[in-house]
Amino acid sequence: MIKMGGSPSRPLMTSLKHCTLWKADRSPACRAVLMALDAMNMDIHEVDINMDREEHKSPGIVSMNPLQTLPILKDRDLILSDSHAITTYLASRCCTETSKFLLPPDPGSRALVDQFLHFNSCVLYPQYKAASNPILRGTLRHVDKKTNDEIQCAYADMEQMLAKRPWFSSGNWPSLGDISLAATVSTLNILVPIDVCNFPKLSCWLHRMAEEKFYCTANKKGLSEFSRTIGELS
Ligand SMILES: N[C@@H](CCC(=O)N[C@@H](CS)C(=O)NCC(=O)O)C(=O)O
Repeated sequence: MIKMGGSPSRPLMTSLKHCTLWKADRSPACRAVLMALDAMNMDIHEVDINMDREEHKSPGIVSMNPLQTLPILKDRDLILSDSHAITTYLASRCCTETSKFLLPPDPGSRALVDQFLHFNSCVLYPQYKAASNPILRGTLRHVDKKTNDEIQCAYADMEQMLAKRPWFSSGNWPSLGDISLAATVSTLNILVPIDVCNFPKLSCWLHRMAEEKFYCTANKKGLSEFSRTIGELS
């Protein structure tokens, strides 16, 4: 395990003065950004949005992001509304030894991290939404069979991806790909528990991620909040 984050009290080294992040801790996409920030010891102004009260649909948020999703990052005139774009932007801005581990500068390693980020964005995140939205909106009390089967297939895909590497990166350390995937997989694990016998490598990877300081400081609280909400609704 490499230690890239700060202590659980979030010691802060780099401050991005003009950046603001609008987020909800319950959201895996927001937690991916929070983990990336802690892994890089970066401090930015954070604004909590209550999604239950539909604050993400307020005119101020919609003017920044017509898609009405969180997270949103504003850096002067630049507005980004996708967690993958936000984390790679922050790593490029940060440009420290740690950020180069998270997002390697050499083209091949970088492309591999991008590939894992795209897998999270295009495959896993839609499945997370298909599984969670009906429960959060009160139309279902459990994950439907089709979505459950698709998530099992995604777990099998990730098990294969981990056959030749310990992390979702080109090296022996976690990357931004691991961070995004850990935010989503840890949340999916509440909805569709990962069977350790079927997916030993994926389970082991998630346990290793859970030992990283940035996971403890930036993922655990929101994950517990999500778990509590799902428990109350299902
Ligand atoms: N691809 C986007 C997805 C963002 C997203 O869908 N966020 C969810 C929260 S997890 C959201 O804001 N949903 C709004 C809603 O459910 O109304 C990202 O990675 O940032």
